[in-house]
This record gives sequence, structure tokens and C-alpha cells, in this order.
Amino acid sequence: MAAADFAPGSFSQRRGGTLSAQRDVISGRGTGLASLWRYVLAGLGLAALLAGILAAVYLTAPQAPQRAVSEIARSKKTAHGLFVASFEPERGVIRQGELQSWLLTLKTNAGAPVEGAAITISGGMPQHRHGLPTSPQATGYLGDGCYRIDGVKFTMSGLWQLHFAISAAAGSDTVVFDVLL
Ligand SMILES: [Cu+2]
Repeated sequence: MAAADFAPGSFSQRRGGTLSAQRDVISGRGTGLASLWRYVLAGLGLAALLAGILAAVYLTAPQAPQRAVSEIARSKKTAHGLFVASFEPERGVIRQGELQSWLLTLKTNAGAPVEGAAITISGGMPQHRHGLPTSPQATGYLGDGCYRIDGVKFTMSGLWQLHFAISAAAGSDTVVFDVLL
């Protein structure tokens, strides 16, 4: 038995076995490194993708919530500069989910009240792509260029826009007011 173990044949066989085993280890380590690199590259790719997504989300994030309520103009020139319009809630506060009356005051650039104006109102939430839940109407003239707008309702928080189309003796013009809830 011992003599057979040291026979040249079995020795070379064992050497061959060891060599092929070594080759297996080397090639095995080779594929291990290659797949490790594949993981590293995939990880880097994924990280780059995530960074890209985060940047896109950050850059396209709606800016409205960062805008302070006080920065939203309650008074502005109409689009073609015909009138100066002011828009404010009749009772001074905006309440979500309540039907409210607002006041639209129209003056000329010289400060004279604009009387007899025909006003149509539309609007919605630009970031949600939906319109108004109600159909606000100009229901009365209160004097001094001031018109009551009834049926204004804001059903959710966020940025709302109200578009006014105004026709008066001086001509037709439009104005958009932002309302942030
Ligand atoms: Cu909405």
C-alpha cells in the first residue's frame, strides 16, 4: 500500500490533480474579480442614476410652496396694462372648503375707478391640472371700481390661479391672480 502510494504513476497523477486544482482556483478567482468589478460598476451606475433622478426631482420641484403668502401680489397691472386690478377676500381671510366672496377692484392707471366692467372668471390649480370646483361670478358693483365676486371656493391647499377677463370702456384686458393655501 505504502509502496503503491509512492509509485511514479500515482505521484504524477497526484501532481496533475494538484495542478488542475490550482488552475481551477486561479480561474475561479478570476471570475470572482470580474463579477466583483461588474458589481462595482453596476453600483456606480446605479448611484449615478439615483443622483440624476434626485437632481431632476429637485430641479423640477414645484416652487410654489416655498413662496411666502405675503409675496403673492394682491394688486397688479392687467396683462396689457389697461387697468390696475386688486383681488382680496371680502372678509380678509381665505378659508379652505368654504364658499367665499372676493372683491375685484379695477382702477385705471391714473387711479380712476373702472365702472360698468364685464368680468368673466376661470381658473384652477396649475400644478394639479384641474379647474375650479365652482363657477365664480361677478355679482355686483359696490362702487369705486369694486366688484363682488361670488362663489369662490378653494377645496384643497396649494397654488390656485384665478383668471379674469375684463371688458370696459377703455378696452379688454386680462389678469391672473395667484392664491396660495
Ligand atoms: Cu388641486
